[in-house]
Amino acid sequence: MTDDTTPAPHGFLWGAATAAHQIEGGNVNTGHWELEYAPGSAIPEPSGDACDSYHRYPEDIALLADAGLTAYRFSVEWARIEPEEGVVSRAQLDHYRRMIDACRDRDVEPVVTLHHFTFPRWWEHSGGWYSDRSTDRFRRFTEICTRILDDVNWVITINEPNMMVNQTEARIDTENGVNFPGPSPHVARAIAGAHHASTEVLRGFGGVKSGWSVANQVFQAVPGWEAQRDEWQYWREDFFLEQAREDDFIGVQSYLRTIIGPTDDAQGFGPQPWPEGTERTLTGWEYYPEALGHALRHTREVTGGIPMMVTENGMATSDDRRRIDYTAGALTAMQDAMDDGCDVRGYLHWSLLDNYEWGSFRPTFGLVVVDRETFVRTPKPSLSWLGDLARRNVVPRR
Ligand code: IFM
Repeated sequence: MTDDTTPAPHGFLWGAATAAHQIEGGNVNTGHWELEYAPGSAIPEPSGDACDSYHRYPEDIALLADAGLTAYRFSVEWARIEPEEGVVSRAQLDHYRRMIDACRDRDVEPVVTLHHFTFPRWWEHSGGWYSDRSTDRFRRFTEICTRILDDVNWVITINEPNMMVNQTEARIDTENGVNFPGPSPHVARAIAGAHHASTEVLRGFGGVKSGWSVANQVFQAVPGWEAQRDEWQYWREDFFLEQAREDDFIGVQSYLRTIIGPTDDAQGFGPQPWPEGTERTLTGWEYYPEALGHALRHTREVTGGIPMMVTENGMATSDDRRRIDYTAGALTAMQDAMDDGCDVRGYLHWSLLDNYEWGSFRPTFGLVVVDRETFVRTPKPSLSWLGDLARRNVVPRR
């Protein structure tokens, strides 16, 4: 452990993040599950029991708290809470309330995501984001969730709306990086409408701080291609950052950069391949921890400077030493951005557990190994490393 550190602001949140479908297991009522198990499915591996965190969440929260972390970001599952349209499961709401209580019992700040990629089957079969009822449906779901959110301070309405727009048209390719088909402005506006309806509900409800979390792609331009970069990035990122200007905070999620320049296709510009020899992670992404600093600065610029929380950042690797290097680099970049005036309230690592990476368990992002047969959890050195920073409330310095 280096002593070359800088104190973080008082009350800075240090934590880790997960999402329901990626860890709970048995999430059978989602459209994603339906796709995973459809005959001839294009999804290579189904989620199955995932990490069985639906039952083992007390152990997961205890692991995080024992390591010294002070915040846990998790999502509630719409398909469980509203299994059929208009039908509310009190039992499932109670389940998520128990998760909040388990956090509070361990002095862990719960950061609750209302929607993280998965939908109930009924939603998928009745128009999804193309239904003219999508905003009302999400508003109603938010109202249902408020029944268990009374002492929750941080709520993320929708995770990575910008990636969801892409996924509405195509799937994430977990082996080779993220696909970038043309995003649909119609879907983007529908999701933004749902977000605004949701924050309106949450604003009228106690002291909760609400916002959404955007996947920041750190779009950089080949010199001379800045205008094309800006065009490329608008519907893939900036539109979504603009929507946050009136929010209490924004979640910044950063992993890598994307360089925009000339291509041979009809559009004539787009993401450039990474040069031969570039270090790649298990998701095929470039190893580029500096991305977090760029992401924070860009988010501040577009939102006008609302408070930010790093709600995801991490690296898929089987080499935990490299995960620590990556995270130290990202935290250093975060500190540089904070020194330049970025208002960052916390750092939540992706992810607490090795989990289901949307089609495969192979890309391991976790601070904790989960045995796929027995569900036994084994903390990695990176968990105690991050927990030590949290206990001392310090950020590594260059
Ligand atoms: O696993 C995902 C998560 O669901 C959303 N953000 C990116 C992560 C890594 O791909």
